[in-house]
Amino acid sequence: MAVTYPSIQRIDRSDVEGIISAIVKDGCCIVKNFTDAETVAQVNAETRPFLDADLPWKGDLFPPETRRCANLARRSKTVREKWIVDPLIRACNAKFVDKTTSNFYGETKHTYTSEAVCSIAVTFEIGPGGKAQRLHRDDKNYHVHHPDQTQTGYQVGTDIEMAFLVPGVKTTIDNGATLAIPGSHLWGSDRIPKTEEALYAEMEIGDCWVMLGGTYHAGGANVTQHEKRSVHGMFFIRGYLRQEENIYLATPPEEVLTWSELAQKAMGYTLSSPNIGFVEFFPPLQYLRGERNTMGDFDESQENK
Ligand SMILES: O=C(O)CCC(=O)C(=O)O
Ligand SMILES: [Fe+2]
Repeated sequence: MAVTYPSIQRIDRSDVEGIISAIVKDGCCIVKNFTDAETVAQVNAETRPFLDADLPWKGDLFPPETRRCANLARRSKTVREKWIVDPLIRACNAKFVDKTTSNFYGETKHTYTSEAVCSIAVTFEIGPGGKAQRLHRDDKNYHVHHPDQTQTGYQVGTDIEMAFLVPGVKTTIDNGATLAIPGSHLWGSDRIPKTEEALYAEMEIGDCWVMLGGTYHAGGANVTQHEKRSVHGMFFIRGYLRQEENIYLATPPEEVLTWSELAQKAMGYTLSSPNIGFVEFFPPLQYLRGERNTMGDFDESQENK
């Protein structure tokens, strides 16, 4: 019997069916010709001032050598108007993240589809000397339980999140290319990811890394002297993973700061462990108080002790 080794598939953006099959099989792939060099250069220019102004991270989520451009949809018109709404991203989300259910409203059957929304858009830049992140599933933030599907094959609907990472530079093993374990989206929640199982998703300008929320991956180590490795990330989740009433747009911050701590917490002005609900990487109340001098982990239980 032939032995097959895991690899990362590279598929042209015109082959939507091929991309979807690769994601079903491996939980990830690299899309070729997702975008062009001119558009990437534009996004790099739009994000540069924010990356340069960002603070070193203290804690375990990112190495201190990283910088972020948070709120990327606001800060890059190109990301917002070209990539977040890209028909290929929509097609992937429609397949893996959108949720359709039927139920009775009285005696009439209704079918509703909740469309994926962008949960976070952010540029990650790893500077020289930055260590690799630990392998993780991004959907840990949403407390997703993964059944072991290694024998049955992947059942669409297991994941509630998908990520799209567009490199701002050519990414290499040395400058911190994203690490990933193809096939790990099939693993049960109790299986330990091993570094030896991870491959490097090295990308050219114009490529896009696509993965499910349950695929183990990590930002790589940057062992170069001078190269900065940026990727522009767009992460989508089920559209209903939010509160029913959106009071945040209708309640002035000064008013919220007068509320009791218990009320602030009950109304969602604190974080959901480990990492949900921050504002430009600050806890919401710290952000509302205008405290922007330090950045660090939100939940100390995630630190590598
Ligand atoms: O920087 C990367 O390549 C990936 C970053 C990442 O996985 C994360 O921060 O969750
Ligand atoms: Fe991640």
